[in-house]
Amino acid sequence: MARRFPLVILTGAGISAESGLPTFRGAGGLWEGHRVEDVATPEAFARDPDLVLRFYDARRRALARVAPNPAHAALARLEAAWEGPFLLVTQNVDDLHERAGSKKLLHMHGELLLVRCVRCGFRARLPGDLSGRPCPNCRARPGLRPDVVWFGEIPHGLEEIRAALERCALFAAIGTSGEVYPAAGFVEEARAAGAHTVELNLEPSRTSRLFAEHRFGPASRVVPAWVDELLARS
Ligand code: BV8
Repeated sequence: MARRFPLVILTGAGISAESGLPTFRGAGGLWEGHRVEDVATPEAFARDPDLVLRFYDARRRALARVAPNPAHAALARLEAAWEGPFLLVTQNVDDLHERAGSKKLLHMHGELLLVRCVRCGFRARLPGDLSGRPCPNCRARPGLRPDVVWFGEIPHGLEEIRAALERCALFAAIGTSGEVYPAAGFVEEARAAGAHTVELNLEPSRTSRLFAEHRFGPASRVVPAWVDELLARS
């Protein structure tokens, strides 16, 4: 069964922390004094689009200044060497997994660099600030929003993820606090499928007790070591 058993990996903001992107819980879940749960919602965008777009413009700009870290690179290396089914599900909206070379990747909460118009449905990968910018297609303003999944919106790819969890033999959660659903429930689906479950994190997450194995430490150190072991064993 070397390198052939089905693998599902879930990543969260913690894998990008050492690249310089702040996590949600790290800043006490605050941005300019606003709780993320209060900014990353359709209601907030309807109420105060400029505030929400300022939040996302700052994060879109930050992406240009950061790079993947050894944890992202290790997961790309694991995917390239893996002969069995492999799925990397990320809650992150940054593009660091892609830039590290990951291909079998599913952004369940969307992507920061993708935008769409709430009026005409126009979608594109558009760089630059969104604040005050009319939709290139229908000129609506406000119209453009980041094409990410806000609280209360339905995550992408749930069918594909559930199918992969049902047949996986190993489920790893990396750098996620286990606070946000449905992602935080994936470990239970993997256990129900009889998979071995491992959590790689700086510290125990809210769902730590559900994992069979834990590896604590910074992702840039712990993830490459875990990948080396996986590949050496098979
Ligand atoms: C949905 C995109 C319905 C936008 C995000 C009450 C109970 C249960 C659930 C709910 C509830 N009330 C509401 C809900 C549902 C809600 C939810 O879960 N709310 C929470 C707050 C309770 N969920 C939703 O609304 C979801 N949609 O439920 O729809 C539905 C569902 C299915 C079918 C039909 C209908 C949509 C949620 C998506 C929201 N969008 N992001 C954006 O990015 O701006 S969520 C956002 O926050 C991230 O994407 C991520 O998912 C989440 C943050 O979580 P983490 O990634 O884990 O990051 P965090 O900062 O929390 O933790 C970092 C971790 O890294 C820590 O553990 C830390 O120790 C570790 N770490 C730090 N440094 C390092 C490290 N680890 C290793 N190395 C390091 N160096």
